[in-house]
Amino acid sequence: MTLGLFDDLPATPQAPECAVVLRGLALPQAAALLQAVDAVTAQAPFRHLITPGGQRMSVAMTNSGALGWISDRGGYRYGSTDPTTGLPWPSMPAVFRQLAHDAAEAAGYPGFAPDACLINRYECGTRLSLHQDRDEGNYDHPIVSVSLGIPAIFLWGGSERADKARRVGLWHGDVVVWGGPARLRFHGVRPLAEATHAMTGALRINLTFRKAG
Ligand code: MD3
Ligand code: FE
Repeated sequence: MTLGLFDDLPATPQAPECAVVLRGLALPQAAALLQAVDAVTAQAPFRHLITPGGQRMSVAMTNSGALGWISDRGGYRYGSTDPTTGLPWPSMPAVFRQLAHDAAEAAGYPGFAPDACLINRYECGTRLSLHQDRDEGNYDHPIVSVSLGIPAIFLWGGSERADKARRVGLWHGDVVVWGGPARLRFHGVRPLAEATHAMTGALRINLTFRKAG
């Protein structure tokens, strides 16, 4: 089923339709996606990046595709090699690429060809503080996110950090396409509640597909 993210909320003039939730779209591929995550992390292990301010991120991350997102004391950026191994990031698995393309098309963005897939791993208690995604070359392309494993409460803010954030549940198999004016809104993830999922145990895995270069 396809529905606007806010179809169940009162219409607000400042919230244009720009984020599309595709509930359960990834369910048929979930096992294949998680196998592909294992193949990627065998080459490029999950790691806790350091923010430019020196904080260790509680989300563990890795990448696949021509470009990968990293953070260190020098800042946030995309690069073509994994700083942990010095090797190129693993190529983007076909099952990733196809799902991202098809989800974007379903949301009205035909021809989406991501060059980066950031893989986030959350344990219970892990959070992602409010931020904008501003390191990609061109904000005209959407971002596609895929949620796997235990559920999360996503925080959907506004164009200013101080804007009040709405809470949106994201479950195993949900895919969201963020484009247009949604692309630069602040967002984050609440600390994950304790839970287990048959396919991931006590973990949540999130894939975000981007055109970074
Ligand atoms: C809205 N990840 O990796 S996915 C991130 O669940 C990130 O791991 C979260 O925020 C996660 O940067 C949220 C949904 C998402 C991703 C990127 C966005 C929503 C977005 C970029 C712009 C607007
Ligand atoms: Fe983000």
